[in-house]
Amino acid sequence: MSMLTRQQLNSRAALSATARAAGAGPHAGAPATTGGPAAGRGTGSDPDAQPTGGPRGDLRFPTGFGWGAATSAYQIEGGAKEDGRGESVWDTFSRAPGRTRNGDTGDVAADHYHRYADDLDLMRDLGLRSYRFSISWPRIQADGTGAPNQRGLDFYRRLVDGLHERGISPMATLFHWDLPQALQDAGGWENRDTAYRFAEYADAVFRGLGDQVPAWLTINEPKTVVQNGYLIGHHAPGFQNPQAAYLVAHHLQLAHGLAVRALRATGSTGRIGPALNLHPCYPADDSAEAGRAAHLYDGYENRLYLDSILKGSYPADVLDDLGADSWMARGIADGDLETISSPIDLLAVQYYTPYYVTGDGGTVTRWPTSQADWQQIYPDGMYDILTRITRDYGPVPLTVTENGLPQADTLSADGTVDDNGRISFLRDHMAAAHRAISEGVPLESYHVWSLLDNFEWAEGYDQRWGLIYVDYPTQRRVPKRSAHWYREVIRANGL
Ligand code: GCO
Repeated sequence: MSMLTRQQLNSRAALSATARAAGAGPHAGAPATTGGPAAGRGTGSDPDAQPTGGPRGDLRFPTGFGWGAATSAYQIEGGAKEDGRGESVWDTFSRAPGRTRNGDTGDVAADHYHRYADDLDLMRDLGLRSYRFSISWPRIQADGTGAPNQRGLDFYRRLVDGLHERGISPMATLFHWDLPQALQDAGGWENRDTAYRFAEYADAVFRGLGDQVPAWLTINEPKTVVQNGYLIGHHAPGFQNPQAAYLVAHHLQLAHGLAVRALRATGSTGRIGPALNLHPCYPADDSAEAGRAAHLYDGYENRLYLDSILKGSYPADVLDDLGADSWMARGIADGDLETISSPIDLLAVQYYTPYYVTGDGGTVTRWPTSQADWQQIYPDGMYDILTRITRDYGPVPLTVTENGLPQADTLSADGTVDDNGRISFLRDHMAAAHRAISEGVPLESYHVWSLLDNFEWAEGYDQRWGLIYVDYPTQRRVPKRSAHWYREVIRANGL
Protein backbone atom coordinates (compact mmCIF):
# COMPACT_ATOMS: atom_id res chain seq x y z
CA MET A 1 0.00 0.00 0.00
CA SER A 2 1.43 3.37 -0.89
CA MET A 3 2.43 5.76 1.80
CA LEU A 4 -0.31 8.15 0.80
CA THR A 5 -2.99 5.51 0.97
CA ARG A 6 -1.92 4.32 4.37
CA GLN A 7 -1.57 7.77 5.74
CA GLN A 8 -4.90 8.81 4.33
CA LEU A 9 -6.43 5.97 6.28
CA ASN A 10 -4.36 7.15 9.14
CA SER A 11 -5.89 10.56 9.40
CA ARG A 12 -8.99 11.47 11.24
CA ALA A 13 -10.73 12.67 8.12
CA ALA A 14 -10.00 9.58 6.14
CA LEU A 15 -10.76 7.35 9.04
CA SER A 16 -14.21 8.79 9.35
CA ALA A 17 -14.74 8.63 5.59
CA THR A 18 -13.70 4.97 5.68
CA ALA A 19 -16.02 4.23 8.57
CA ARG A 20 -18.91 5.94 6.80
CA ALA A 21 -18.23 4.13 3.53
CA ALA A 22 -18.19 0.81 5.39
CA GLY A 23 -21.46 1.67 7.10
CA ALA A 24 -19.73 1.36 10.42
CA GLY A 25 -21.65 2.84 13.30
CA PRO A 26 -21.30 2.50 17.03
CA HIS A 27 -20.45 -1.05 18.08
CA ALA A 28 -19.16 -1.94 14.62
CA GLY A 29 -16.38 -4.47 14.45
CA ALA A 30 -15.76 -7.76 16.16
CA PRO A 31 -14.46 -7.95 19.71
CA ALA A 32 -10.69 -8.16 19.99
CA THR A 33 -9.23 -11.60 19.85
CA THR A 34 -5.75 -10.56 20.84
CA GLY A 35 -6.32 -6.85 20.55
CA GLY A 36 -2.93 -5.82 21.88
CA PRO A 37 -2.06 -4.83 25.40
CA ALA A 38 -5.54 -3.80 26.44
CA ALA A 39 -7.38 -6.85 25.17
CA GLY A 40 -10.02 -8.15 27.47
CA ARG A 41 -10.30 -5.02 29.58
CA GLY A 42 -12.21 -2.86 27.16
CA THR A 43 -14.69 -0.56 28.80
CA GLY A 44 -15.73 1.73 25.99
CA SER A 45 -18.08 4.05 27.80
CA ASP A 46 -21.50 4.66 26.34
CA PRO A 47 -21.84 8.29 25.22
CA ASP A 48 -25.53 8.25 26.17
CA ALA A 49 -25.04 6.73 29.58
CA GLN A 50 -26.39 8.43 32.66
CA PRO A 51 -23.75 9.42 35.18
CA THR A 52 -23.92 7.51 38.42
CA GLY A 53 -23.79 10.66 40.54
CA GLY A 54 -21.10 12.94 41.83
CA PRO A 55 -17.58 11.96 42.75
CA ARG A 56 -17.46 9.56 45.70
CA GLY A 57 -13.84 10.15 46.60
CA ASP A 58 -12.85 6.50 46.02
CA LEU A 59 -10.08 7.43 43.62
CA ARG A 60 -7.96 10.16 45.16
CA PHE A 61 -5.34 11.90 43.06
CA PRO A 62 -1.95 13.03 44.38
CA THR A 63 -2.00 16.21 46.45
CA GLY A 64 -1.60 19.23 44.22
CA PHE A 65 -2.71 17.38 41.08
CA GLY A 66 -3.17 19.95 38.31
CA TRP A 67 -6.81 19.78 37.30
CA GLY A 68 -7.18 21.91 34.22
CA ALA A 69 -8.89 22.75 30.96
CA ALA A 70 -7.47 23.65 27.56
CA THR A 71 -8.21 25.94 24.62
CA SER A 72 -6.34 27.37 21.64
CA ALA A 73 -6.14 30.89 20.26
CA TYR A 74 -7.75 30.56 16.84
CA GLN A 75 -10.51 28.35 18.22
CA ILE A 76 -11.76 30.81 20.86
CA GLU A 77 -10.33 34.30 20.52
CA GLY A 78 -12.02 35.97 17.56
CA GLY A 79 -10.79 39.56 17.39
CA ALA A 80 -9.29 38.62 14.06
CA LYS A 81 -8.37 42.15 13.06
CA GLU A 82 -7.65 43.72 16.43
CA ASP A 83 -4.58 45.36 17.83
CA GLY A 84 -2.31 44.63 14.91
CA ARG A 85 -3.00 40.92 14.52
CA GLY A 86 -1.87 39.61 11.13
CA GLU A 87 -3.42 36.85 9.04
CA SER A 88 -2.78 33.21 9.70
CA VAL A 89 -3.13 30.16 7.48
CA TRP A 90 -6.38 29.39 9.25
CA ASP A 91 -7.84 32.77 8.28
CA THR A 92 -7.01 32.03 4.68
CA PHE A 93 -8.14 28.43 4.78
CA SER A 94 -11.44 28.95 6.60
CA ARG A 95 -12.43 31.86 4.35
CA ALA A 96 -11.86 29.82 1.19
CA PRO A 97 -15.12 28.34 -0.15
CA GLY A 98 -15.90 24.78 0.85
CA ARG A 99 -13.08 24.30 3.33
CA THR A 100 -15.06 24.27 6.59
CA ARG A 101 -18.51 23.08 7.54
CA ASN A 102 -21.05 25.84 6.85
CA GLY A 103 -18.18 28.09 5.79
CA ASP A 104 -17.46 28.78 9.47
CA THR A 105 -14.39 30.83 10.38
CA GLY A 106 -12.67 31.88 13.61
CA ASP A 107 -13.30 35.58 12.94
CA VAL A 108 -15.47 35.85 16.06
CA ALA A 109 -15.31 32.33 17.57
CA ALA A 110 -16.14 32.54 21.29
CA ASP A 111 -15.07 36.21 21.34
CA HIS A 112 -12.63 35.39 24.11
CA TYR A 113 -10.38 38.26 23.03
CA HIS A 114 -13.01 40.63 24.42
CA ARG A 115 -14.52 38.39 27.08
CA TYR A 116 -11.38 36.93 28.62
CA ALA A 117 -12.05 38.53 32.02
CA ASP A 118 -15.46 36.83 32.28
CA ASP A 119 -13.90 33.60 31.11
CA LEU A 120 -11.27 33.88 33.82
CA ASP A 121 -14.06 34.18 36.37
CA LEU A 122 -15.68 31.05 34.97
CA MET A 123 -12.36 29.22 35.37
CA ARG A 124 -12.13 30.40 38.96
CA ASP A 125 -15.70 29.20 39.60
CA LEU A 126 -14.74 25.80 38.23
CA GLY A 127 -11.83 25.69 40.64
CA LEU A 128 -9.26 25.10 37.87
CA ARG A 129 -5.68 24.80 39.00
CA SER A 130 -4.19 24.92 35.52
CA TYR A 131 -5.26 26.57 32.29
CA ARG A 132 -3.68 25.64 28.98
CA PHE A 133 -4.12 28.22 26.22
CA SER A 134 -2.18 29.10 23.09
CA ILE A 135 -0.53 32.27 21.91
CA SER A 136 -1.43 33.46 18.45
CA TRP A 137 1.80 33.93 16.50
CA PRO A 138 0.24 36.53 14.16
CA ARG A 139 -0.77 38.64 17.17
CA ILE A 140 2.88 38.77 18.22
CA GLN A 141 4.40 39.07 14.73
CA ALA A 142 1.83 39.96 12.09
CA ASP A 143 4.07 38.71 9.28
CA GLY A 144 5.98 36.13 11.28
CA THR A 145 9.18 38.14 11.63
CA GLY A 146 10.54 41.25 13.27
CA ALA A 147 9.93 43.12 16.48
CA PRO A 148 7.07 41.81 18.62
CA ASN A 149 3.77 43.65 18.62
CA GLN A 150 3.43 45.02 22.14
CA ARG A 151 -0.39 45.08 21.98
CA GLY A 152 -0.37 41.36 21.26
CA LEU A 153 1.96 40.62 24.15
CA ASP A 154 -0.15 42.84 26.41
CA PHE A 155 -3.25 40.75 25.77
CA TYR A 156 -1.50 37.60 26.95
CA ARG A 157 0.07 39.46 29.85
CA ARG A 158 -3.40 40.50 31.01
CA LEU A 159 -4.60 36.92 30.63
CA VAL A 160 -1.64 35.49 32.55
CA ASP A 161 -1.94 38.09 35.31
CA GLY A 162 -5.66 37.30 35.56
CA LEU A 163 -4.87 33.61 35.97
CA HIS A 164 -2.38 34.29 38.76
CA GLU A 165 -4.89 36.56 40.51
CA ARG A 166 -7.31 33.64 40.56
CA GLY A 167 -4.76 31.06 41.70
CA ILE A 168 -4.64 29.27 38.33
CA SER A 169 -1.33 28.20 36.84
CA PRO A 170 -0.80 29.24 33.20
CA MET A 171 0.41 26.71 30.62
CA ALA A 172 1.07 28.40 27.28
CA THR A 173 1.32 26.68 23.89
CA LEU A 174 3.46 28.60 21.41
CA PHE A 175 2.06 27.11 18.22
CA HIS A 176 -1.44 25.73 17.85
CA TRP A 177 -1.51 25.75 14.03
CA ASP A 178 -2.04 29.46 13.28
CA LEU A 179 1.09 30.04 11.20
CA PRO A 180 1.39 33.63 9.93
CA GLN A 181 0.21 33.62 6.31
CA ALA A 182 3.31 35.56 5.26
CA LEU A 183 5.46 32.63 6.35
CA GLN A 184 3.20 30.23 4.49
CA ASP A 185 3.71 32.37 1.40
CA ALA A 186 7.44 31.85 1.89
CA GLY A 187 7.03 28.06 1.92
CA GLY A 188 5.49 27.42 5.33
CA TRP A 189 6.74 24.41 7.26
CA GLU A 190 8.22 22.95 4.08
CA ASN A 191 10.78 25.72 4.36
CA ARG A 192 13.45 24.96 6.94
CA ASP A 193 13.74 28.66 7.66
CA THR A 194 10.28 28.62 9.28
CA ALA A 195 11.76 26.63 12.18
CA TYR A 196 14.24 29.46 12.80
CA ARG A 197 11.49 32.08 12.52
CA PHE A 198 9.57 30.08 15.15
CA ALA A 199 12.54 30.15 17.51
CA GLU A 200 12.75 33.94 17.16
CA TYR A 201 9.04 34.30 17.85
CA ALA A 202 9.36 31.96 20.85
CA ASP A 203 12.24 34.05 22.17
CA ALA A 204 10.13 37.22 21.90
CA VAL A 205 7.32 35.55 23.83
CA PHE A 206 9.67 34.18 26.49
CA ARG A 207 11.10 37.65 27.00
CA GLY A 208 7.65 39.26 27.00
CA LEU A 209 5.91 36.87 29.37
CA GLY A 210 8.52 34.42 30.55
CA ASP A 211 8.70 35.19 34.21
CA GLN A 212 4.97 34.70 34.61
CA VAL A 213 4.51 31.42 32.73
CA PRO A 214 5.81 28.34 34.56
CA ALA A 215 5.05 25.84 31.77
CA TRP A 216 5.45 26.13 28.01
CA LEU A 217 4.40 23.81 25.22
CA THR A 218 6.19 24.21 21.90
CA ILE A 219 4.26 22.69 18.99
CA ASN A 220 0.73 21.35 19.35
CA GLU A 221 0.18 18.04 17.59
CA PRO A 222 2.79 18.19 14.84
CA LYS A 223 1.27 14.97 13.50
CA THR A 224 -2.07 16.63 12.80
CA VAL A 225 -0.37 19.33 10.73
CA VAL A 226 1.44 16.55 8.83
CA GLN A 227 -1.59 14.35 8.27
CA ASN A 228 -4.49 16.76 8.02
CA GLY A 229 -2.61 19.73 6.61
CA TYR A 230 -0.29 18.02 4.12
CA LEU A 231 -1.63 14.51 3.38
CA ILE A 232 -5.38 14.92 3.36
CA GLY A 233 -5.56 18.66 2.92
CA HIS A 234 -8.50 18.79 5.26
CA HIS A 235 -6.77 21.38 7.47
CA ALA A 236 -4.70 24.47 6.61
CA PRO A 237 -2.70 24.84 4.48
CA GLY A 238 -4.77 22.24 2.61
CA PHE A 239 -2.14 20.34 0.63
CA GLN A 240 -1.94 16.71 -0.47
CA ASN A 241 1.73 15.95 -0.80
CA PRO A 242 3.19 13.03 1.17
CA GLN A 243 6.78 14.00 0.46
CA ALA A 244 6.20 17.50 1.76
CA ALA A 245 4.25 16.10 4.72
CA TYR A 246 7.20 14.27 6.25
CA LEU A 247 9.61 17.09 5.56
CA VAL A 248 7.14 19.20 7.52
CA ALA A 249 7.22 16.59 10.31
CA HIS A 250 10.97 17.12 10.55
CA HIS A 251 10.85 20.91 10.44
CA LEU A 252 8.11 21.07 13.09
CA GLN A 253 10.28 18.98 15.38
CA LEU A 254 13.33 21.07 14.60
CA ALA A 255 11.27 24.12 15.55
CA HIS A 256 10.37 22.42 18.82
CA GLY A 257 14.03 21.77 19.65
CA LEU A 258 15.12 25.28 18.73
CA ALA A 259 12.41 26.72 20.99
CA VAL A 260 13.54 24.55 23.90
CA ARG A 261 17.05 25.93 23.43
CA ALA A 262 15.74 29.48 23.12
CA LEU A 263 14.00 29.18 26.48
CA ARG A 264 17.15 27.88 28.16
CA ALA A 265 19.14 30.73 26.61
CA THR A 266 16.94 33.29 28.36
CA GLY A 267 17.94 31.79 31.72
CA SER A 268 14.29 31.10 32.51
CA THR A 269 13.34 28.54 35.12
CA GLY A 270 10.16 27.77 33.17
CA ARG A 271 9.50 24.22 32.05
CA ILE A 272 8.99 23.25 28.44
CA GLY A 273 7.96 20.30 26.28
CA PRO A 274 5.99 19.31 23.18
CA ALA A 275 2.25 18.55 22.99
CA LEU A 276 1.77 15.25 21.15
CA ASN A 277 -1.45 13.49 20.23
CA LEU A 278 -0.67 9.83 20.77
CA HIS A 279 -2.74 6.85 19.80
CA PRO A 280 -2.30 3.30 20.98
CA CYS A 281 -2.18 1.14 17.83
CA TYR A 282 -3.44 -2.40 18.36
CA PRO A 283 -3.43 -5.22 15.84
CA ALA A 284 -7.04 -5.77 14.73
CA ASP A 285 -6.58 -9.56 14.82
CA ASP A 286 -3.93 -12.04 15.88
CA SER A 287 -2.33 -12.52 12.48
CA ALA A 288 1.38 -11.83 12.05
CA GLU A 289 0.47 -9.37 9.26
CA ALA A 290 -1.72 -7.32 11.58
CA GLY A 291 1.01 -7.35 14.21
CA ARG A 292 3.55 -6.02 11.73
CA ALA A 293 1.17 -3.46 10.29
CA ALA A 294 0.21 -2.20 13.75
CA HIS A 295 3.87 -1.77 14.62
CA LEU A 296 4.56 0.37 11.56
CA TYR A 297 1.36 2.29 12.15
CA ASP A 298 2.61 2.99 15.66
CA GLY A 299 5.81 4.27 14.07
CA TYR A 300 3.93 6.88 12.07
CA GLU A 301 1.52 7.75 14.86
CA ASN A 302 3.77 7.78 17.90
CA ARG A 303 7.44 6.86 17.54
CA LEU A 304 8.09 9.37 14.74
CA TYR A 305 7.68 12.05 17.43
CA LEU A 306 8.58 10.24 20.66
CA ASP A 307 11.83 8.57 19.56
CA SER A 308 13.22 11.75 18.05
CA ILE A 309 12.40 14.00 20.99
CA LEU A 310 13.16 11.54 23.78
CA LYS A 311 15.84 9.32 22.24
CA GLY A 312 17.43 11.49 19.56
CA SER A 313 16.70 9.22 16.58
CA TYR A 314 13.88 8.70 14.12
CA PRO A 315 12.45 5.18 14.08
CA ALA A 316 14.30 3.07 11.51
CA ASP A 317 11.16 1.30 10.27
CA VAL A 318 9.48 4.62 9.41
CA LEU A 319 12.61 6.00 7.74
CA ASP A 320 12.90 2.78 5.73
CA ASP A 321 9.27 2.95 4.75
CA LEU A 322 9.65 6.55 3.60
CA GLY A 323 12.81 5.65 1.67
CA ALA A 324 16.32 7.07 1.65
CA ASP A 325 15.38 9.51 -1.09
CA SER A 326 12.37 10.95 0.69
CA TRP A 327 12.30 14.70 1.14
CA MET A 328 12.38 14.11 4.87
CA ALA A 329 15.48 11.90 4.79
CA ARG A 330 17.23 14.43 2.59
CA GLY A 331 16.14 17.30 4.86
CA ILE A 332 17.78 16.00 8.03
CA ALA A 333 20.98 17.99 8.57
CA ASP A 334 23.84 17.10 10.86
CA GLY A 335 23.00 18.08 14.41
CA ASP A 336 19.23 18.29 13.86
CA LEU A 337 18.46 15.31 16.05
CA GLU A 338 20.61 16.71 18.86
CA THR A 339 18.54 19.88 18.65
CA ILE A 340 15.26 17.96 18.51
CA SER A 341 16.22 15.86 21.53
CA SER A 342 17.27 18.81 23.69
CA PRO A 343 16.21 17.81 27.20
CA ILE A 344 12.58 18.59 27.98
CA ASP A 345 10.92 19.12 31.35
CA LEU A 346 7.55 17.64 30.60
CA LEU A 347 5.76 15.74 27.86
CA ALA A 348 2.19 16.76 27.07
CA VAL A 349 -0.03 13.88 25.96
CA GLN A 350 -3.32 14.35 24.11
CA TYR A 351 -5.43 11.23 24.03
CA TYR A 352 -8.64 10.79 22.08
CA THR A 353 -8.82 7.42 20.37
CA PRO A 354 -7.09 4.09 19.72
CA TYR A 355 -6.49 2.56 16.30
CA TYR A 356 -7.06 -1.08 15.36
CA VAL A 357 -4.84 -1.95 12.45
CA THR A 358 -5.50 -4.72 9.93
CA GLY A 359 -2.90 -6.75 8.07
CA ASP A 360 -3.15 -4.55 4.98
CA GLY A 361 -2.45 -1.40 6.98
CA GLY A 362 -6.08 -0.25 7.19
CA THR A 363 -8.04 0.34 10.35
CA VAL A 364 -11.31 -0.88 11.81
CA THR A 365 -13.67 0.63 14.34
CA ARG A 366 -14.16 -1.43 17.46
CA TRP A 367 -15.78 0.82 20.05
CA PRO A 368 -18.67 3.28 20.07
CA THR A 369 -17.76 6.55 18.45
CA SER A 370 -18.56 10.08 19.58
CA GLN A 371 -20.07 12.79 17.38
CA ALA A 372 -16.58 12.87 15.82
CA ASP A 373 -16.69 9.57 14.01
CA TRP A 374 -12.89 9.25 14.06
CA GLN A 375 -13.08 8.99 17.84
CA GLN A 376 -13.64 5.56 19.36
CA ILE A 377 -14.41 5.81 23.04
CA TYR A 378 -11.87 3.61 24.76
CA PRO A 379 -10.68 4.81 28.20
CA ASP A 380 -8.18 1.98 28.61
CA GLY A 381 -6.28 3.52 25.71
CA MET A 382 -5.40 6.37 28.08
CA TYR A 383 -3.91 3.92 30.55
CA ASP A 384 -2.07 2.08 27.80
CA ILE A 385 -0.48 5.17 26.27
CA LEU A 386 0.58 6.66 29.61
CA THR A 387 2.12 3.45 30.93
CA ARG A 388 3.78 2.73 27.59
CA ILE A 389 5.54 6.12 27.59
CA THR A 390 6.95 5.50 31.05
CA ARG A 391 7.96 1.96 30.14
CA ASP A 392 9.63 2.81 26.83
CA TYR A 393 11.00 6.29 27.49
CA GLY A 394 11.61 6.47 31.23
CA PRO A 395 10.07 8.66 33.91
CA VAL A 396 9.60 11.88 31.94
CA PRO A 397 7.04 14.05 33.78
CA LEU A 398 3.70 13.84 31.97
CA THR A 399 0.72 16.12 31.64
CA VAL A 400 -2.47 15.25 29.81
CA THR A 401 -3.19 18.44 27.89
CA GLU A 402 -6.24 17.27 25.95
CA ASN A 403 -8.94 14.68 26.49
CA GLY A 404 -12.63 15.09 25.81
CA LEU A 405 -15.42 14.46 23.34
CA PRO A 406 -17.84 16.43 21.18
CA GLN A 407 -21.58 16.27 21.50
CA ALA A 408 -24.48 18.10 19.87
CA ASP A 409 -25.25 19.78 23.21
CA THR A 410 -28.37 21.91 23.44
CA LEU A 411 -29.43 24.60 25.85
CA SER A 412 -32.78 23.61 27.34
CA ALA A 413 -35.60 26.02 28.12
CA ASP A 414 -34.72 25.93 31.82
CA GLY A 415 -31.22 27.13 30.99
CA THR A 416 -29.34 23.88 31.58
CA VAL A 417 -27.16 21.75 29.33
CA ASP A 418 -27.31 18.06 30.22
CA ASP A 419 -24.18 16.49 28.78
CA ASN A 420 -24.21 13.24 30.72
CA GLY A 421 -22.27 11.40 28.04
CA ARG A 422 -19.37 13.80 28.59
CA ILE A 423 -19.42 13.11 32.33
CA SER A 424 -19.20 9.36 31.72
CA PHE A 425 -16.40 9.86 29.24
CA LEU A 426 -14.37 12.10 31.53
CA ARG A 427 -14.91 9.94 34.59
CA ASP A 428 -13.78 6.78 32.79
CA HIS A 429 -10.70 8.47 31.32
CA MET A 430 -9.76 10.06 34.64
CA ALA A 431 -10.08 6.65 36.28
CA ALA A 432 -7.73 5.21 33.65
CA ALA A 433 -5.26 8.02 34.35
CA HIS A 434 -5.55 7.30 38.06
CA ARG A 435 -4.73 3.65 37.46
CA ALA A 436 -1.61 4.70 35.55
CA ILE A 437 -0.55 7.04 38.38
CA SER A 438 -1.07 4.31 40.95
CA GLU A 439 1.31 2.13 38.93
CA GLY A 440 4.03 4.76 39.03
CA VAL A 441 3.39 6.91 35.96
CA PRO A 442 4.53 10.48 36.77
CA LEU A 443 1.37 12.22 35.58
CA GLU A 444 1.12 15.68 37.13
CA SER A 445 -1.97 17.20 35.58
CA TYR A 446 -4.95 16.60 33.35
CA HIS A 447 -6.71 19.12 31.10
CA VAL A 448 -10.16 18.65 29.64
CA TRP A 449 -10.52 19.60 26.01
CA SER A 450 -12.13 22.06 26.14
CA LEU A 451 -13.00 24.87 28.52
CA LEU A 452 -15.47 26.41 26.06
CA ASP A 453 -17.35 25.30 22.98
CA ASN A 454 -15.29 26.59 20.08
CA PHE A 455 -14.30 26.52 16.40
CA GLU A 456 -13.50 22.87 15.72
CA TRP A 457 -11.36 23.46 12.63
CA ALA A 458 -12.87 21.92 9.48
CA GLU A 459 -15.96 20.97 11.52
CA GLY A 460 -16.72 24.60 12.30
CA TYR A 461 -19.09 25.12 15.22
CA ASP A 462 -21.16 21.94 14.83
CA GLN A 463 -19.20 19.93 17.34
CA ARG A 464 -19.35 21.22 20.90
CA TRP A 465 -16.38 20.12 23.01
CA GLY A 466 -16.70 22.51 25.95
CA LEU A 467 -17.42 22.16 29.64
CA ILE A 468 -19.07 25.53 29.12
CA TYR A 469 -21.74 26.01 26.49
CA VAL A 470 -21.39 29.05 24.22
CA ASP A 471 -24.58 30.45 22.75
CA TYR A 472 -22.88 31.92 19.69
CA PRO A 473 -25.54 34.50 18.68
CA THR A 474 -25.37 36.14 22.13
CA GLN A 475 -21.98 34.81 23.29
CA ARG A 476 -23.65 33.89 26.56
CA ARG A 477 -21.78 31.22 28.52
CA VAL A 478 -23.62 28.43 30.35
CA PRO A 479 -21.66 25.88 32.41
CA LYS A 480 -22.87 22.45 31.35
CA ARG A 481 -23.71 19.69 33.81
CA SER A 482 -20.19 18.36 33.20
CA ALA A 483 -18.73 21.64 34.45
CA HIS A 484 -20.63 21.31 37.72
CA TRP A 485 -19.49 17.70 37.99
CA TYR A 486 -15.86 18.64 37.24
CA ARG A 487 -15.91 21.33 39.93
CA GLU A 488 -16.79 18.62 42.46
CA VAL A 489 -14.04 16.35 41.15
CA ILE A 490 -11.52 19.14 41.63
CA ARG A 491 -12.87 19.96 45.07
CA ALA A 492 -12.66 16.27 46.12
CA ASN A 493 -9.33 15.84 44.30
CA GLY A 494 -10.71 12.61 42.96
CA LEU A 495 -13.58 10.56 41.69
C1 GCO B 1 -6.51 18.72 18.15
C2 GCO B 1 -6.32 20.06 18.71
C3 GCO B 1 -7.57 20.68 19.23
C4 GCO B 1 -8.85 20.05 18.78
C5 GCO B 1 -9.23 18.88 19.63
C6 GCO B 1 -10.53 18.21 19.22
O1 GCO B 1 -6.24 17.76 18.82
O2 GCO B 1 -6.97 18.61 17.03
O3 GCO B 1 -5.29 20.17 19.61
O4 GCO B 1 -7.43 21.94 18.71
O5 GCO B 1 -9.89 20.97 18.82
O6 GCO B 1 -8.24 17.92 19.57
O7 GCO B 1 -10.42 17.67 17.93
